[in-house]
Amino acid sequence: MPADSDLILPGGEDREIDKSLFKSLPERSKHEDFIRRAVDLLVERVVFGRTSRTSKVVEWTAPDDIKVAIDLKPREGPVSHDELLGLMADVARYSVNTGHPYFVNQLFSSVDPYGLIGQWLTDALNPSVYTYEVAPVFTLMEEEILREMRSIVGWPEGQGDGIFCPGGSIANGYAISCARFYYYPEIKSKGVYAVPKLVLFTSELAHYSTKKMAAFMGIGSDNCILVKTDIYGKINVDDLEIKINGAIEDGATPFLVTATSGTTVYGAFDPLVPISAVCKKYNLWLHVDAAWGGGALMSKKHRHLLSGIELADSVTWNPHKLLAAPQQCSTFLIRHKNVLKEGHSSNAKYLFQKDKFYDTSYDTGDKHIQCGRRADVLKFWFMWKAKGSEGFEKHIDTLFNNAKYFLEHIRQRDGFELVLENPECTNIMFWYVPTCLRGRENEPDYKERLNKVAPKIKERMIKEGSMMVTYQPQGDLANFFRIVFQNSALDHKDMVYFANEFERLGKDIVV
Ligand code: ABU
Repeated sequence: MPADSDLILPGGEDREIDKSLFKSLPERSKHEDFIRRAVDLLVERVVFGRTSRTSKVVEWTAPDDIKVAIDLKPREGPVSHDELLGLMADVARYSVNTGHPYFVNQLFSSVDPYGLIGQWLTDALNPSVYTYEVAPVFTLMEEEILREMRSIVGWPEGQGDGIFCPGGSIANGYAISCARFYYYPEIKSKGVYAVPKLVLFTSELAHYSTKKMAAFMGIGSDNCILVKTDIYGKINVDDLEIKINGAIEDGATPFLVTATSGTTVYGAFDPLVPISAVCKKYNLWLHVDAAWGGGALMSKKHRHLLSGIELADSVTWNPHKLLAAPQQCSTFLIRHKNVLKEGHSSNAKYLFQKDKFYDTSYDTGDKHIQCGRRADVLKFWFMWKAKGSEGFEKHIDTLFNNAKYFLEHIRQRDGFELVLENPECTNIMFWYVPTCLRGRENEPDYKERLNKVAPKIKERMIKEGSMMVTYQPQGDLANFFRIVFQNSALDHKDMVYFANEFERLGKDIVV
């Protein structure tokens, strides 16, 4: 089979390279043919060619072979349009098909057709959302979508404020920054020297970003105190209160609790109502990291999982996760109207001039820590228009239905052992036990041997490209698989396919 770059692409022939092509302006006479062929390649080879169930999820290639297969080095001179099209094809060929229905490895997947077009429109318009004059539509669109999301969270009339962030980790960092500023506004000008020794709390199964952001923001990772979880992966509220009191006795000042709605591995939902009561008692900010589970708010059937989220001071919610918006689309929502702006603005006069001819309250960029910023809202807005809230609800209900079907299916099958009997979200955790280990659970080296199974199955699945499912150890547990359902195009037949694949790839493994 020829390399993709060797294929003659339809519609064009190579010609001598025009040295004026360095100019950053599309000219019909020079670029139309190239752009149309490139879009055709994207549509045919990438969008449709790579999302069919009969194609591979990944064409595994070792790093040294990719270095040979794709000419990665920038050169002194330009290459031709035909060569550029070949490079595009190569990049696609050796990339993972995250839009493939059998890419169930991460908390994102799919190529949503409307999200994709929204993304392409964003890139064609190339805005930077800091001022109304540069991004009028996106400024208004952001405020509208964020207000709607706050209203879905349950804050009356969508009160408060919000931003689109570069990822959920940064959104969780905004929570720390806003909470700290809310209690200690002097932090902004005087820094950490002006405030007491602050501590924050999150569960031992929460996303690592809270600890990481505590370090990044000068609070210190040791001052992000991890609270025990129960057998379902939910925060232990008694332990939270014990740890808060312990910190106070040690002379520290608690200011924030980050609860999680949909933990990264288990998909567990922390009990928000009792956590909120503890926060009220000790005057602490309650942030809910609903990056993963937030999408369930769109479903009447499943939004109870986040019951009490309306009691939060702030929320992280990533539409690029459960709602399948393209990467990346993360939001930080806050109930307090002015904290984002007052806590982060710096009033740069070259950009946020107050004497402009229009209402400069629409220049919303100064509440962000970023300056230049992509319009991540457009793809999500476009999806929302295309599907309606009812479409998102059906999407969520389909994911939960598939997850339940898969759970019940593997519960009945030999070789599958569940890590959690009743997971709450659409991630299902299990061990696949090969024949050689069955019935040996009581042998002393069982765990050590079981630990080797998932990496071996993963190696086989990646090399064959038949699906992608991640694995991890957790606490004392040997490596187990976490399959994630986030693509509503999957159906029950696909659930059986996954189970069959684990059996095919894993049954005869010897460890
Ligand atoms: N927020 C990162 C999630 C990583 C994962 O897919 O497990």
